[in-house]
Amino acid sequence: LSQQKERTLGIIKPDACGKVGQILDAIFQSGFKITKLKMCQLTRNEAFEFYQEHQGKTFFDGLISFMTSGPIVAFELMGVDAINKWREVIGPTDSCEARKGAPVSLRARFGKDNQQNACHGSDSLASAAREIEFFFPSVAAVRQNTAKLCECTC
Ligand code: DGI
Repeated sequence: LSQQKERTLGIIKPDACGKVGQILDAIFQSGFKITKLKMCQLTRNEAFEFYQEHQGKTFFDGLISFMTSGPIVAFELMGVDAINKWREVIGPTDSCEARKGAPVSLRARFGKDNQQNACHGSDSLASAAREIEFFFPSVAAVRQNTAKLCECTC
């Protein structure tokens, strides 16, 4: 039985951008294929949109400030069971907790606490699809946006 390959979206967060080499190395060692990758810095509006499901939570403002505080590296990973597997590689949300459990996880190695936690990983097929489209819009979406821009300015 051949297992289905999945795509997921990963991010190296601003606190871990000095560790890009070590993190990419860990990604390859874990058997993922990197199929897309870019470095960028999120605007507040972009971070709001990306983390829309957390709006209203106590940590939301802190999360937005942190995620816009410096460059990030976003990438699409491909592999069998990639969504769950990548979340296992990064470890629990809170880096302090991560250090108690499996100290080899990326959050245990490179994160600080439950906000500055080094990496992001999509948590479901639906969020992976949304998050990949967010960072790497399909050609159709780019054309649509360009068309909208033209409507506004012509
Ligand atoms: O999927 P995760 O990134 O592991 O966790 P999540 O989707 O529940 O939360 C998104 C991010 O929000 C998480 O990586 C760090 C931040 N966060 C989550 N829970 C807390 C938090 N930040 C603070 N300060 N306190 C929290 O309880």
